[in-house]
Amino acid sequence: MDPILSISCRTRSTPFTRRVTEAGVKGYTVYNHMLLPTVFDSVVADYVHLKKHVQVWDVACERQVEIKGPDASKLVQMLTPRNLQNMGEDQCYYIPVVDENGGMLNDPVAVKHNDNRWWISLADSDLMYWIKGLALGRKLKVDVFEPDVSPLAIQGPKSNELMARLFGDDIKELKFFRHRKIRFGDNEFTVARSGYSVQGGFEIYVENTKNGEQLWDALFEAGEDLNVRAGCPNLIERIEGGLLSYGNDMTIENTPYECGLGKFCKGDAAKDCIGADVLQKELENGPKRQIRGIVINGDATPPCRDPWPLVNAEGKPVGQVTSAAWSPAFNTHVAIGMVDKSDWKIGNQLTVQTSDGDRAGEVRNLPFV
Ligand code: THG
Repeated sequence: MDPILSISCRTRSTPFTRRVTEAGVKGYTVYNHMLLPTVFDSVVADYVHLKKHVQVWDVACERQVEIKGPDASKLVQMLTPRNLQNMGEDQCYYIPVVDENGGMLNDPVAVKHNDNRWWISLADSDLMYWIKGLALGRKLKVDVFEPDVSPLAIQGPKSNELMARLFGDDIKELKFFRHRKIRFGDNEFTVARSGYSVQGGFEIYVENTKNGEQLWDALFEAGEDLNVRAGCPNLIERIEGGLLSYGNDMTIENTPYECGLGKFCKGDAAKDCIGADVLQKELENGPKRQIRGIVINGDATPPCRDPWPLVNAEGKPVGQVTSAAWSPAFNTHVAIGMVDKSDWKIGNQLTVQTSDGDRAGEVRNLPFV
């Protein structure tokens, strides 16, 4: 039997945890020291439902770091090589965050409220300490703190319909990675068209823990005939969609160029970014390895709990697979890995040394879909 995850105060619960439990959650992981559901029915059944209907996801673990004060925009630009100059007050940007060596510290979504107020919607690393350190070290006029804000994602093809029922038809007009306010009872929440799936949907940034269950219940009441279910980021769907997972597919050892996030690095424009010089050099020389899709043929594989080495035809180690799942859409295993330049060409054949023995693999583009 697989070991269980022991839950305590340190593995923080969310405003939605009671409802998630009632919905029959079967598995959790820990993300930003907080519970993140990983499976409700089975990973395959959850995937099939997500692609057809609509799901409500407890992604409160995407914790917000609020940056507030006259130097807020200056500080956020120090975090990332993405050029934030022309970003509007209704926009979200997916931003690589790097250290002084150009190493990835996080890949959050930045939510701009105005020049003096931002939320950084974190992937799984303790980025708030880096941001607080920069603010103190550079004597910036900002407060940096974790507000009581918990994202709830509405994902799947029927997400437009469900959201319109609760918040009016206007919500259908909201564009990708734009945000606006919605009214819910006496509260106003920020909502964005975004989320960790390629099915489309929304993320409601629920302010104040006490509002969580009421919003959850309203969504399930309004969506009963849409077959709304509790769901969670789905391993199969996010690999097919090429959505990277910080701590799995990339770490502080990797630059944004290695992660295929070069399109978010704007050399000159973002020269205020910590690590800009190193990234400029990497742009000139090119990365020495890069993220790729990998198809793995043959027998079922176990979950990828430790990186699986990739070996080329000469028996040389040339990278590793860090996420893998059976794909019903492609009738094979799909995976994400980092591959050395010598072997990263699309179509290249490699051996994947899984924890259950060797399998034949092939290098592919990301996303798979
Ligand atoms: N939503 C919010 N916060 C988050 C995530 C989220 N924090 C953690 C984690 N997810 C961050 N990772 C990603 C990865 C990919 C995307 C969003 C967050 C994403 N990428 C699109 C793409 O690659 O096609 C669009 C990128 C863009 O155009 O800016 O959506 O899911 N709140």
